[in-house]
Amino acid sequence: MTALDQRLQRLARARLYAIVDTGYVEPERVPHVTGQLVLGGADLIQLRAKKLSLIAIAELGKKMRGIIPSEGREARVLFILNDHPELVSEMGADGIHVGQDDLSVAEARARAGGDVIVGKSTHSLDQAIAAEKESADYIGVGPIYATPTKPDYAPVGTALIGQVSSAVRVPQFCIGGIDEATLPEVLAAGARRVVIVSALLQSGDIPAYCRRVRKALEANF
Ligand code: TZP
Ligand code: MG
Repeated sequence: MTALDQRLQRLARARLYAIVDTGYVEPERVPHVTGQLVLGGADLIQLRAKKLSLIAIAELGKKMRGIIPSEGREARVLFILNDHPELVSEMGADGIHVGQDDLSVAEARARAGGDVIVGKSTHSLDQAIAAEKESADYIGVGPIYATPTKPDYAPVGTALIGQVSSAVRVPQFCIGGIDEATLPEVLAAGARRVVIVSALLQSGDIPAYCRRVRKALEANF
């Protein structure tokens, strides 16, 4: 099995996707928070650092990679970088995430070294279908609810969840304003996988929060 096949196999089983966003977590706290997310059972962990230099992102990414096991039976969590495919191999990340205004999936994959996961943000049914055609390995769908983490985007609402899951086969992660309060509605709308950013990062007990969300997701699968 190739490295990419192994990554895709882990992706297929993934339910909970956490993002370490440096808008919420100071760089010095990133290693601790990453360890807490691994402990809680997040399946994917993304580094999203919109305001850091490339050098700082690469440094932080290498620290995260040291905490997220990458080999052997411990290699359960996929480590994804937002936005900078050229840093992926240096950091040893498992994948890259791009938005609608970023590089194409093929270009991001090529720049990241080829055998990596490529995820793409989508905000409508048409974009979700197009991302699958473009060979994205997974898609984000949202923001489901309005969220301060991505303030300039209009919420797409829960109705899109069912429409996208009927139309695409690629794993679909619902994102935006998801927390323990909104999760039941998101699950009732058909979500099987979610991304949680601020609610997780701001919770007093990250591992416990992860475990409760995982339990709800698994009960729904
Ligand atoms: N893309 C769509 S919504 C979003 C991104 C990166 C932010 C989600 O953050 P939160 O804090 O979980 O609402
Ligand atoms: Mg981007």
